[in-house]
Amino acid sequence: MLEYSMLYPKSTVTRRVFSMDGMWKFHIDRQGDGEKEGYPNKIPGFDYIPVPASFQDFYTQKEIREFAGDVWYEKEIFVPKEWKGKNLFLRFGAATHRAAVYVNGKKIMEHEGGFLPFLADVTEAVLYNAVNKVVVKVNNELTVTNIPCGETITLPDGTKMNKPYFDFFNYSGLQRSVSFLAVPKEYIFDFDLDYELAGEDAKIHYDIQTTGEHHVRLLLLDEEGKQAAQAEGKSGIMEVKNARLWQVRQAYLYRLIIRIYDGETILDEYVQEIGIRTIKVEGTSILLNGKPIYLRGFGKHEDSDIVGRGFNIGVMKRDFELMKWIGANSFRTAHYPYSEEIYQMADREGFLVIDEVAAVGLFESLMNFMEANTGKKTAFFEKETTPLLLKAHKRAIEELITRDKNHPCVIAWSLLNEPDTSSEAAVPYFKEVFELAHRLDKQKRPKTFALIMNSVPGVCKCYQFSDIIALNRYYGWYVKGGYEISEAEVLFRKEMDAWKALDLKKPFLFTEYGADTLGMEHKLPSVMWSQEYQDEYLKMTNEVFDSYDFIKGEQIWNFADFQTTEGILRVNGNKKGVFTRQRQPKDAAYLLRERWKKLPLDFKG
Ligand code: GCB
Repeated sequence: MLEYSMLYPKSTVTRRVFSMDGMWKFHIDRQGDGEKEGYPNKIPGFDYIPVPASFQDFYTQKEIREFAGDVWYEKEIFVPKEWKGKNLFLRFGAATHRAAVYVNGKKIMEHEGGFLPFLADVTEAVLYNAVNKVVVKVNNELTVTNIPCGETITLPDGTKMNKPYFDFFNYSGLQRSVSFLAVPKEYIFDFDLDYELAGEDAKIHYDIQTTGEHHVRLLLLDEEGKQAAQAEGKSGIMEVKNARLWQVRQAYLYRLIIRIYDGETILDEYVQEIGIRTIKVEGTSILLNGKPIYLRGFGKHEDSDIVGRGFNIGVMKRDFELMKWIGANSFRTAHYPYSEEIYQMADREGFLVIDEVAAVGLFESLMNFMEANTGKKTAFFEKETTPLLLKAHKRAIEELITRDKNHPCVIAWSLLNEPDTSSEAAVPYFKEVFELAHRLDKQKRPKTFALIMNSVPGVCKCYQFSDIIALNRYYGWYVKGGYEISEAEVLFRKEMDAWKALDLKKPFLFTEYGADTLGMEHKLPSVMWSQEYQDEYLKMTNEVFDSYDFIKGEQIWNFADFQTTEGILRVNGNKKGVFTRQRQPKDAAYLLRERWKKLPLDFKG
């Protein structure tokens, strides 16, 4: 169990949330000696930047954009005296990739992992009815002992530089909201829900964890605010008559109110919208509420102009509107857990989410998506440091599942993206990771990982761990692109025939396929990178998808163009977007729309 509660911050009759978003004082620690220089008490200078945001794209200097090391943030907060006697927490939606938190000069905690929330307990450190100083040191260096994996090199002139083993820009900083919470001494710490459907009715199996022994009561309200069910005690079953189910693109959300009582006094209250639905895999089918579904949608990124990977509420809204327009019903949170607000929106809009932990770059190569194909061996899981990586990975899985388990939109966990599965050493690693996820999830959702191009029958030692076989495939792009596309199709079918021959009795899903395309480029006849070629590529790929019954979904790479490290394969970023980075359609968007609007939800049963 985690040492702090992951519940999303909400004001209720007993809780108070104060947003700390806005301008923070900011300083880049070029010497890396901030502690020695007294930064925990006061950071130098008067530069201010917005939170939430990545710090990289505001500035005009390349040395800031590429900076690897420590950056410092500072903000003051007034703590009212009425909050005495409460637990006071600072909550960071994320700090990429590691952080140390100081209050009034005193170190409160450290956290590693750049895409999940953490809480600093500042109850003892604050001064009441006074201004308090919050200082945060954020470090963005990449290592092979934390996820996502990469390395930090030193250039001949002494400058440090991040070398990601993954294909997205190493945006960092305080990229999500920061809040200050006042929570009662005895409080609701966590809860787990699971659903069972029985004819018209539903049973909600629940477990509530609190920090004390007082009595717990639950109340379930429907969308009109009418009582739909109630229950008493910390665990049990709530019966919902004539339950309205959470369905794909037709979400129904109940409001669950959890309260701790001392007699008739409410000690704590937490409120969350929940959706009643079941999810499971049976044979080659993915079943939502017992009925087969076919996924259509995207691998995405949190990525936009200016704020980088910072949570951008406007971009989120636009993305959902575009996904609805194009007829998508799902996405994968490639390659890290997204901001919590995105899952809340997916809950409300009825989108299916494959929730991915930031285990990307577990393949030692700066361009692994290219080199996987060359037969290069990396033996990633045989490093001396692998146990440390495993520890960080498991911690991130625990944080992810604890954070996201009660979202109806989350239908599967993706535990790794494109790891090196070619050596036996990967097997015990996978075993631990998959067993942990299984144990932590009361709903026992399907678990998967995205297989890199060389993870094929005969080579991949780990696909058996997956409930859904998720393939990242680029036949017609990295493999035999352009005029060789007919050969790409032959090779693609050959691989799919090999999977078919294994008769795994599991659903397959394409978690990636795509072709880089410049939003302004037209060419008749087509060449690679033109809009015409992206369409040709998609037509070929779609035909292959439709030839195999066990393929139960397609999530194209990528929803939108996104920023990467610079290099000869990337033109100011990855251009595989169906939409541009500014969220306007490429030609392929119309082709996909045409297809997806017609595909029934239960396509291929
Ligand atoms: C992949 C990776 C993804 C890359 C993509 C590409 O296999 O999972 O992170 O961006 O290929 O475009 O090469």
